[in-house]
Amino acid sequence: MLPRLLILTLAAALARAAPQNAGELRDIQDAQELYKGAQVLRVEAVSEHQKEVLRKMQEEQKLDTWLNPAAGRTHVDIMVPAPALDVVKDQLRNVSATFRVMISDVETAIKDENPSLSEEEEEELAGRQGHRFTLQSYHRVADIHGYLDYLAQTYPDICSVQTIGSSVEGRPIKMIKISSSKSRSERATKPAFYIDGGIHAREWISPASVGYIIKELTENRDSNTFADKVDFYIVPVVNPDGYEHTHNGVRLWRKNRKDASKGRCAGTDLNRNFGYKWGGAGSSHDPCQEIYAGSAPFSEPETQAIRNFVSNLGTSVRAYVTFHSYGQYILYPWGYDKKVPPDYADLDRVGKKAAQNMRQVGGASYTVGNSASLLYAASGGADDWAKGGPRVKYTYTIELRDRGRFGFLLPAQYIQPTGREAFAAIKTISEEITTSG
Ligand code: 0X9
Ligand code: ZN
Repeated sequence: MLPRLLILTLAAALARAAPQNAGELRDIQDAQELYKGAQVLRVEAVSEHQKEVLRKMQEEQKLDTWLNPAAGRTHVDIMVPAPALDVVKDQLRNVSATFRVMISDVETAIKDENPSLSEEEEEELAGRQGHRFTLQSYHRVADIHGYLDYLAQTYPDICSVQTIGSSVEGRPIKMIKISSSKSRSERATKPAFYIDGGIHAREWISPASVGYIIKELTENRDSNTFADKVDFYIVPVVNPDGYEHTHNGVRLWRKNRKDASKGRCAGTDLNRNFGYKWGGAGSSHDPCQEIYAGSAPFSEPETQAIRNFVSNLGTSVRAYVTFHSYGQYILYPWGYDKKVPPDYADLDRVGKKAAQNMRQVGGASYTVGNSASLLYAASGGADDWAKGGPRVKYTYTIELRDRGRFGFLLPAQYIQPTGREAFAAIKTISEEITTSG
């Protein structure tokens, strides 16, 4: 018989090493343990039985789902912690589900993703540029916000920066307005375009690509004259707390940081917290889930900030694009159910035009369609609110690169090609809202 002490020690070790849902992580140490040796598997779940087994396994083993089951594809991507790998693979084989290892060690993929410059190189670069933002690596919130402030100082004729609210932990949510309008009357005749990124903390390519867009509209404005006909309002990091958390060791954090001090199960999924059809399909009332909708519609200061700001812009807002990753999709409402708005043919046509132009400049293919039909139903999204609340016509969620080779851990060398694609989408939609009434 095993001595009692040994049993107790073993039990404690097992409890500590138990695979954890990313939504249940307590601290950075948990995250580091979770990522060490973890793999991302792409599972082909075709039959209903296979899907059911997979669903159960995801629940029992508390696997982090990177890419959900969706109508338009037969595979799902799951991150499996090292201690659960054997069990999960055995169970998959038992039901003859084929799977492929997409990322063989999450910890290594995290290390390889974002090469940092040496401190001297950074200092030198910052001195030369007047800010620390680049398209060569993923930056902290301070660098991104610092870039906005630099642009407002350098191009005061077309740029201004405003803090539209504060996050749960008190970080500013900054918006840059880029507009060549000189007067109120000029502004009144121009369409407004709202763009944001970083609702989901771990989708780093989103704020980076929004940074690319901002650069094109300011530093490279001479090549982008279409921009003179539109007033842009851009929030690169909607969820600064979550984003910083992903830079501080919990790389795969998705939600905001609501109730982080309580320990377990912090965070609300901001893309389930908007107040249109809030709390319906594809969202959860359990704070431990990654799709926790929050305690009420707009319970979070981050979503409140966007609601207040966009509502105040009024009817001039003709386009609303929110950038996410990954999968390469251009999605239009509705997301809460497999229904389309009355003008969906316009959204589809412009979406397809955008996809064509994105492919031309970047090479990647984007699939266009109704959000709930192409992916899955998910209520409380920013896009549905923009369409259903302030009634913005051209409302899209764009899921940027890639299609799963790196998933959320897309190496920094892809920032430029992905940013180019994101900008092509913005240009296409801008041209539409300046030519159609
Ligand atoms: O599930 C989401 O919030 C988005 N996908 S992600 O992988 N970036 O998390 C898709 C949102 C689509 N829009 C709505 N369902 N309203
Ligand atoms: Zn997202």
